[in-house]
Amino acid sequence: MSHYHIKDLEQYYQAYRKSVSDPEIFWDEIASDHFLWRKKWDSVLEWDFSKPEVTWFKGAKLNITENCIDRHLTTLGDKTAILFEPNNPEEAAQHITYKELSQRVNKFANVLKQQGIKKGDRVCIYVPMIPELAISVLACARIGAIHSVVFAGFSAAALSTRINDADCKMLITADGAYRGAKTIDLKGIADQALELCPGVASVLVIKRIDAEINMKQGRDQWLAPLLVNASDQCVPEIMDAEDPLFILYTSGSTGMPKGMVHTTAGYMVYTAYTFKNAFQYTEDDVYWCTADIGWITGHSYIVYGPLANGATTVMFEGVPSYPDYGRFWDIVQKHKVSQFYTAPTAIRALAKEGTDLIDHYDLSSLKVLGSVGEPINEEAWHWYNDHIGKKKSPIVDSWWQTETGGIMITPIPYVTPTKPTYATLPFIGIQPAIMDENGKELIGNRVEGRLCIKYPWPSIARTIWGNHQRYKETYFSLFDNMYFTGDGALRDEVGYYRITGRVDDVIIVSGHNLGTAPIEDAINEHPAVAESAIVGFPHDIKGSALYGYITLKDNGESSHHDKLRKEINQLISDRIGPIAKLDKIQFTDGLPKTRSGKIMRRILRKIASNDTANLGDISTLLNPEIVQEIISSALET
Ligand code: 7RM
Repeated sequence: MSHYHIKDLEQYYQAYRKSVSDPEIFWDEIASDHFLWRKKWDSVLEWDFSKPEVTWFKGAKLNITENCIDRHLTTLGDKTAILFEPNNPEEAAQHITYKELSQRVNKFANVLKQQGIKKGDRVCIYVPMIPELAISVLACARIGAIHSVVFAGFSAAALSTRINDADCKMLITADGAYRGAKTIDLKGIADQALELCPGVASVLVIKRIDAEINMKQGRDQWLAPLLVNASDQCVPEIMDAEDPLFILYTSGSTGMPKGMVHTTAGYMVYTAYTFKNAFQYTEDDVYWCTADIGWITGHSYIVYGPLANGATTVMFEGVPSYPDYGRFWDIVQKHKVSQFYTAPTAIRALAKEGTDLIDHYDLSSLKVLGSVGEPINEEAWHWYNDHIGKKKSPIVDSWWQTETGGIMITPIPYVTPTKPTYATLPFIGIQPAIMDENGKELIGNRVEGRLCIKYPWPSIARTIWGNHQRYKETYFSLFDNMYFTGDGALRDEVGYYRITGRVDDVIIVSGHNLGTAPIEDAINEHPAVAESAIVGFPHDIKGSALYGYITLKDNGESSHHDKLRKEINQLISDRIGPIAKLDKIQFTDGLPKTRSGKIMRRILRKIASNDTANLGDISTLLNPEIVQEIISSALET
């Protein structure tokens, strides 16, 4: 019997032990019993982290869309696969059944073929959160084209860089995007990018906002008329287990974004298995992940993982604040969402608005609450637990990365007892290690250091597109024979993991290693605080001292700032110790964030060190304008 659905803690431990002692047998069973293969593998796993080279299910043949769509048609054909909720709440939601999804993906796949796209070609997808985004991803996978989705909030410069790095032949985009009360001229941005992309021979344009746009003769075509004439049958391309499925860019701390390459079989098996268990998805559930498909969270847990399990997955086009901050809860009520997966930054933004709006909605359908993207601070964890989960829905604080493809450390809801701010236990098959600075593994509990993974898992990225050397240097060189995550973590007295933040966020104050997460937690406990970020700055005596950037729930009252500074430092002193007190506190109207909601501490660090001449690339920020504001008011702090 395979352990596909974990239902209690005993079964988790059993499965975990087997996945570590007999990984090949373990994954052989999971893969055999729950997926559709055109041919089975010759070997389950071959690996060598020194090269690094990892091969899962070597020799197997499959198509991931047969697993995500075709095999469900007989039993789940009329079930909603994608539930589309538009930006405008007045516009009707769309329930796209598995049958309809099959037809639309096949038609789109046939259009791609007609346009000359073949197996192995790269197709860039720059499309907002509308059904055609998921459909174009799946259409690429149907014919073996490698998709490279670029988040539709990115600039022309960011888009062209990514198109050229992967040498994409085609761009799929839209005439525009809705975002709250605004519209975005997506095609205009794409046109600007394409001036720098001579390799793109054709552009398919999806009509979404009916904007007057420029269509370049011989290059641009509307998608709709092409679809009308395309057949809704498309024989899937039979792929090798290790054929690339997609490239997804993730920014590094320096240099070009890294095009992480994920391959077919291992990625499918792992995202499907983690989806089933980390969200305890059962047949009639409606699952909603609020991420954009432009991020790995959307790839793995809006598209592939849910569809491989025959789930109903919600796609939301809009933003949490439109038409008001009750929108998320309105959607939960309207579609009776059972699993809700979002990011700490969204939780904090919603918490800042208070609870009045929440009380208007019936959230009783919720069974599981997920969090991903950053450490979830204690304050946000409790707010989420109390006001959204009503203390009945377990919080799944899931730690993972673009590079890992799927969830790595997470509670299994209703199985693993949760603990605020802890991602708790490694998922089945995952062997974490906590390392000290000298490359020694810290054994046992109550240890803190750098988080590595010491054994391959099926969905590990196989390389960086076009730069295997960089892949090796970034992830496999700091520690021998280990994948280095770039994150810090601690293991508590019972073996639970807490992610303390990127290790470049670790600050050494008078010889004490301080992670940013626990300090920010303490600060965020103050009732006036909405959000905070801590960085280090050079200090003659301490080596580094702490600089806190804090946004308040109510920005007004600057006369209280000195009192607040005292209270905040008192809180830190009480919760962590006087060593973690802040030398400087600057109140700001906002914090610089990436478009996926991560606080950009790199920029704050420069401001704190008075090194603002060289801030690096801030063009991909969600709110670049805040940077100048923080610099100006830093001078007064
Ligand atoms: C899924 C995703 C990866 C980085 C990772 C961490 C941080 C993600 C958590 C988290 C603490 C979490 N992919 N991170 N999840 N930190 N707790 N539950 O976000 O490639 O965009 O980012 O995000 O630092 O290394 S990502």
